[in-house]
Amino acid sequence: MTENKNQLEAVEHIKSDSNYLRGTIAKELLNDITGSITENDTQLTKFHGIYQQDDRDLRKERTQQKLEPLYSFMIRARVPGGICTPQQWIAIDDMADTYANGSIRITTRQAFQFHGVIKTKLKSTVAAINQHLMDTIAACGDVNRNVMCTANPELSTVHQEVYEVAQAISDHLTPQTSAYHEIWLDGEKVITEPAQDHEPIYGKTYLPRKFKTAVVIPPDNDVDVLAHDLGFVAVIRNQKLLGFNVTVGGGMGSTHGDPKTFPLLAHTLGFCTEEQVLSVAENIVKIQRDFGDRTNRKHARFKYTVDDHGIDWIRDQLAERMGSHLKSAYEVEFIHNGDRFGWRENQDGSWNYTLFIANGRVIDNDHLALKTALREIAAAHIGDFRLTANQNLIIAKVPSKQKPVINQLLEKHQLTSAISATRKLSMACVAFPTCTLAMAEAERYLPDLISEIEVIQQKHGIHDRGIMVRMTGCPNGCARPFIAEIGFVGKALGRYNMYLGGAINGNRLNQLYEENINEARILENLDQLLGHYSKEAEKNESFGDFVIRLGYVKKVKHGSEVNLKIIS
Ligand code: SRM
Ligand code: SF4
Repeated sequence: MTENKNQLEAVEHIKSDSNYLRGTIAKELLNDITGSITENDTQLTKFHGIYQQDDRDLRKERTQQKLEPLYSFMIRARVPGGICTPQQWIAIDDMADTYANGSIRITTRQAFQFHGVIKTKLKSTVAAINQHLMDTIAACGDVNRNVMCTANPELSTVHQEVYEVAQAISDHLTPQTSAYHEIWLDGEKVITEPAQDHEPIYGKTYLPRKFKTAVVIPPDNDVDVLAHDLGFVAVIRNQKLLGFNVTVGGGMGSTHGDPKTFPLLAHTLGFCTEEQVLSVAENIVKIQRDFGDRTNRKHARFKYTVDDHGIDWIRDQLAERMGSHLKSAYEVEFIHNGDRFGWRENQDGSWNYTLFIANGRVIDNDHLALKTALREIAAAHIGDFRLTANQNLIIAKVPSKQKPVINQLLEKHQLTSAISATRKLSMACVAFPTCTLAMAEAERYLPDLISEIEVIQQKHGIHDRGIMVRMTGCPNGCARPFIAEIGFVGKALGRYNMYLGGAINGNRLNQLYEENINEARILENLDQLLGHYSKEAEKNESFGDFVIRLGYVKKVKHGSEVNLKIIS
């Protein structure tokens, strides 16, 4: 990627020449000589929710056999706020078998992903998703992505109200191009009116980079709102929604060895009423559209626009566009960024069961028929499902009468078995074999590492303490590892950077503790650290707070410090 001042990134030209995201995608889909599409179109299909990938386990072998890589595509379906119906779940389950590799993946942004979709099935997969009133447009690309919302519906009335705000933001910021319907749905109108080909919010070059929005209901911070470009924090008093604190400028991605890239937590901008939300969202997006760095994709996220110009400048920019400054933010408190597992009652008397799903992967294997179980539950369930930002699933709004039926299905499929507190808080990104950017394993390795950590916790008598461990296969941060109490970030196959010191409510970045270490060294470190924690922790002191108090890492004040400390 170029860093030449004033020279636009190549992707900027691809966007502006694409005729509102058409490029040559339609033509490429008909080209049966290769399982891939052109380089330019791979950039454009992202805006349609589609990534070209190849099976990295087979790359070497295929090269030796002089074959092209085994291309397939990942398709991401947007699910604003993570809410879907049982009928949609069954449809997703069917699609995973019919079009993809048989697995469903719940992402860290409350969306569904299919892996292994071959080129000839792309169109029918996207059409099937739309038939079931979901879509894939803007699931990826330089636009606002799937809008997240706190998944836990315990405060039923307020949650519904806040969820509708998330849905409205999602609709408002969805690209207007008719290319999506034209390419994938043959111009058919399925969800929305056929749109005109202009982009009133984005313009024809869209945003300089991806853009992410979350809506959160304190005291839960399950969506990690401060890791987002834009956040709306519900301010609730006496069970009434007063409006939202607005946060801007968070993000996780960085590049190993490049100190100009770093994760950042968002700043609080002010408070807006429910009526102002769409205007705030639109104008923040427009500020990033106009001032984001289009000459360097590594510096193009909104977090750098905010960091470079300062929060007061953003406040003034927003005021100029909205006609007045936002009011001061209210006090809010976040308690935890995990999920609340098991059965819990809602205010309206219905029930939710939050189910741990290892790294969001829904599949049947030798130990657990998870996919089959969830299909059976979906067939019996008359509430809804909520995908959580921690890759778990809530079987939500179960009427009291129906609870025994769902419980019996959970028990039949051994989904109520005990799971350690640390495992329940763990999260890993996809990484190998599908992710083109992976440097190390994540999803396929973390469950085994957690088993080792469980043994260490047992040895030190702290098996009941949940410690948040997150792992990613590279520093892009897809499982938000830089706010975990213990973060592992892939450096090379079998080697990770180890970070310590995140807070359990998502309010603090962690810091590099040791670089480029293998499993033996990871376990040695953990044995020592957890041993010390078991002896010296104060009552109810979290592991993240402990390692900072004892000086293992520093309390990070700015994201540029996350990678500073390295012990040799
Ligand atoms: Fe991500 C790129 C997977 C959430 C930061 N992410 C990718 C790609 C598409 C790789 C690529 O560009 O070729 C990965 C596809 C892997 C695969 O095979 O499926 C990928 N990201 C994921 C998911 C599926 C991880 C998961 O295990 O759930 C998450 C999908 C979310 C969704 O439904 O939209 C996912 N990605 C995130 C998050 C977490 C979040 O948003 O809360 C982050 C960190 C927050 C942020 O954006 O700052 C994240 N992904 C990235 C980045 C780094 C962006 C940056 O600012 O530098 C990349 C690489 C890029 O954009 O160049 C990336
Ligand atoms: Fe791929 Fe890196 Fe994201 Fe993991 S963190 S899914 S390895 S881009």
